[in-house]
Amino acid sequence: MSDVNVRVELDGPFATVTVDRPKSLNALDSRTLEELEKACAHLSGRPELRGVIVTGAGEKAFVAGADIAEMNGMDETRARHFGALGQRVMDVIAALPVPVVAAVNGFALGGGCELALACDFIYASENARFGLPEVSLGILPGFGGTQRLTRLVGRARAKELIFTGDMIDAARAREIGLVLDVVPLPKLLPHARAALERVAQKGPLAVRRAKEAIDRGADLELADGLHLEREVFSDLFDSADRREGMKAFLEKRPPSFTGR
Ligand code: CO8
Repeated sequence: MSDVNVRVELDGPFATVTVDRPKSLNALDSRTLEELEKACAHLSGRPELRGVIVTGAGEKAFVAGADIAEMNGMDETRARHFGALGQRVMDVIAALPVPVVAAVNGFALGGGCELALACDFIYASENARFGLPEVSLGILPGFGGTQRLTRLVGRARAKELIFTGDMIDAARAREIGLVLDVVPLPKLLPHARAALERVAQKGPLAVRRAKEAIDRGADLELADGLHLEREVFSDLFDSADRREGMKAFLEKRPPSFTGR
């Protein structure tokens, strides 16, 4: 049995982060959250990184939630720390400077659904199931779910999922805009990888700054978001990647980007 709960595999410019705690359906206990945080710190220090896939080990679960056995023993103070840790980890994932794809290979419940929501986009296998069942336990989503789900699918759908605690299948998750694509399980990681490969052919700095403009802009008034876009756009004009991208187009050859 492995003594780590989070595995990071590097393959050229891509990394796959796998939550691997099968005895608890990959549930997030404090230790797993801390390992995820360390994995992200390690990855964000790699300038050559172009994309990350987050997935769960095995064929049954992506992540079945925060660890209920650990939470059961918590008083309010410990719960507050645990919630802060979970939110911090989701924030660190969301802030990775490259595209992060959740490859949801089974149950993505509670904190598991919130982990997927911290990623830039979500692909799911046909057997995936999503839900925020926290109200069944007398709590509410505490790793960002009330905020990120609402921003993604709208207030009413988020309320429906969070108030009922209903579990939905992958097809329904796609219908409501939570999931982008649903594929058979064996095709899930290749599908996620193919998307990252398409992105990796583009200007890395442009992709990074587009992520920043979208994510920061989503929380601003339109006029402020447009101002942010103008700033980022002008910054990029001064980059080696912008010069190379336009020169390559005019010379009718593929660009050779350096990320600067
Ligand atoms: N935590 C701990 N252990 C879990 C969890 C979990 N979230 N999910 C599953 N397990 C364990 C089970 O206890 C079981 O262990 P054992 O074999 O020792 O009995 C093992 O995994 C296998 O699970 P099941 O036997 O239950 O498998 P089934 O196929 O029968 O059911 C389900 C699969 C439907 C996924 C079921 O396991 C289930 O409902 N799990 C719980 C799902 C859930 O409620 N998730 C939300 C948790 S709350 C949360 O995420 C809050 C986040 C924010 C916290 C903020 C705190 C401040």
